[in-house]
Amino acid sequence: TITLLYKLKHLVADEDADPATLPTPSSIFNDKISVIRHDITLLEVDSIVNAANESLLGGGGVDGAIHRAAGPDLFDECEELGGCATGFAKITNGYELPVKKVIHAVGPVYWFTKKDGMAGQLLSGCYRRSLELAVENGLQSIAFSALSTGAYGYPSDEAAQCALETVRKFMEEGQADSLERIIFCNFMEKDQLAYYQNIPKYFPPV
Ligand code: AR6
Repeated sequence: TITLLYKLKHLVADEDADPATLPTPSSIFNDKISVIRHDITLLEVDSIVNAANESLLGGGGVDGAIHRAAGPDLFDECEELGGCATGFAKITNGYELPVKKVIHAVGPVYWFTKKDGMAGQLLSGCYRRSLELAVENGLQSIAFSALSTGAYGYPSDEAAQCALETVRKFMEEGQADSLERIIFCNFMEKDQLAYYQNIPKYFPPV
């Protein structure tokens, strides 16, 4: 069962607070959720989630960083996967990364999918499918990069809300019970602030 307990030690849980005035602890947590600002390639966790593209053959941003850190064997395994549709994810080994598995999720390009109202559904699909893959593979921890918020142009605030809502639902359905820790790993300050502002809505403080 989930405890939607939100033990905020340092953070003001005020949705209307000016983010510039918020203190910036390196992580906020309940018994399962962490929000951190870090280079995801350095995390020693069971799995990390890459912001990939449909080819799964690498690119810039976090995808490039993950491929560089994992080494060429990751590319070879990705080549065999035959790509991945937007809104879905596929899993590989971690190779030289300090993780067991890399989950490659393909987020939506915001400006292509926004008009027809598909952006949220596709981004949510990435988070859900990644969580499912972690559970199916017996992984106990998963760290998400801020999917689609870089080159793919998804606004940080909307993306954080979509991610938090999807993870909360997954937990409420009892599907996340085998996961010990779910980490939102941000790189840019704008994404970290978006999480700080939105997490109280989805994991309310008590
Ligand atoms: N650790 C954690 N997060 C990072 C790191 C890192 N080392 N580097 C960047 N980020 P992006 P997208 C954050 O552009 O928007 C690629 O070329 C970054 O600040 O990497 O989903 C792919 O091949 C941002 O918040 O991915 C695709 O073609 C987040 O990672 C395309 O970009 C995602 O930004 C995907 O675009």
